[in-house]
Amino acid sequence: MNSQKIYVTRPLLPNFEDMVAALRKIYDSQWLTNMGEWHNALEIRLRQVLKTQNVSLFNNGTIALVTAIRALELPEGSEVITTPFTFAATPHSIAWNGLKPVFCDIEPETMTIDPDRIEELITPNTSAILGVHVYGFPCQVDRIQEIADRHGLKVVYDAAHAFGTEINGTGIGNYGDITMFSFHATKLFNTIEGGCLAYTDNALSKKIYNLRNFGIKNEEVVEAVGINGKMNEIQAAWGLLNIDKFQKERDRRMEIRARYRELLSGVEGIYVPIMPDGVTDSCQYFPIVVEDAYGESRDELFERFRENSIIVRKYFHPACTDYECYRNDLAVKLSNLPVVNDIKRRVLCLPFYGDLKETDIERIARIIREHTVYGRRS
Ligand code: T4K
Repeated sequence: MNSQKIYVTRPLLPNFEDMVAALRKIYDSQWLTNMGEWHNALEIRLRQVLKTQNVSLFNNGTIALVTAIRALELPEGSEVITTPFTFAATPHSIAWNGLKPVFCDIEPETMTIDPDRIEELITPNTSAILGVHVYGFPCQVDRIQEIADRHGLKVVYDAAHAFGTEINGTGIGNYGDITMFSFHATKLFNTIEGGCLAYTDNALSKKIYNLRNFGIKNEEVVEAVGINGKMNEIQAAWGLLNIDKFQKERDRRMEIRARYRELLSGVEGIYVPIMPDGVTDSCQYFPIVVEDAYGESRDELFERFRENSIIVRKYFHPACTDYECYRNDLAVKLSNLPVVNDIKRRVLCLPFYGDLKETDIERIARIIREHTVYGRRS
């Protein structure tokens, strides 16, 4: 790997010696997985950090989301309204449950599912709404819940990007029936691969525990078609060591975000989305929107970054409705998604992680500004 490259993100790593010491203990115990000591300690810690009543750890966010949907026992073949402006894992988790993702447009400001567009998609076959707190921007949780209550629908949230996000001090995992967090290496808090489900209904706890472990109730009884979603002890130890570091990482990202904003302020045609008031966010990504007034397309800017070994990312282009596995669906062909189809051509996630140097931040901002100062407009 070229060490000169600057990536969109870099993982938070535990202190090396601490990890070696943890490994020593795991070696000595010879207990490697299946809800071990480190696993259980991490679940308890996450309940505090995420400020939620129940947390179930998983081996990755996708299996967690698949299991969340399964646990809600939605009618076979029913429809789940979701956003196409997300990672593949979101609609795939619906489809893997034998359900049908129905794609809804997003709000231009937060890029989350647009509550004004949900009701027109509800049919007698709709069973749930799956919102994504994309980039850590919270969905309009109260409005979504109100719609769901009125139509008798379940609500699931994909909070893969929203670790530590709070709305006026309430952990984001307290909204909807179940919320999934991802702990992939690229996330603010990581266990290399991993994830969890957070939920307030205690009755779900046993069900999720069993579904995560092949549906096994006890040595004699397998009560459901479960899956293997267990996190192992080495990853749980990694997580326990990382969990004390994420706040510092987030603080540093806040400084970087402020610096980017300062350097990009006044650049015509570059819009930087802003978190709504009252939200403590995850600082997961730093997206910018390249408007026509910039005079260069998002893809041209992307290429200039690549020429400079800066590996920015077009999260989320293509939209899920462009995927081969969804685009031929009649409902997708007929869908009306003007905001998604505009934003997906304009959005760019800039490098954003605590170790990013001031000189790199300045270079990245200079590449954006260069075009307007010396390029087409000069
Ligand atoms: N829902 C949403 C909304 C999601 O965004 C995701 C995952 C999920 C659900 C599913 O959660 P998990 O099942 O993954 O827990 C990455 C991640 O693999 C994926 O977790 C994430 N979303 C997605 C948005 O980004 P790629 O294909 O962009 O990853 P990759 O390998 O290109 O990595 C991005 C950059 O990160 C690299 O350029 C460098 C850096 N990196 C990456 C890795 C893996 C490192 O520095 N070290 C590393 O080990 O998908």
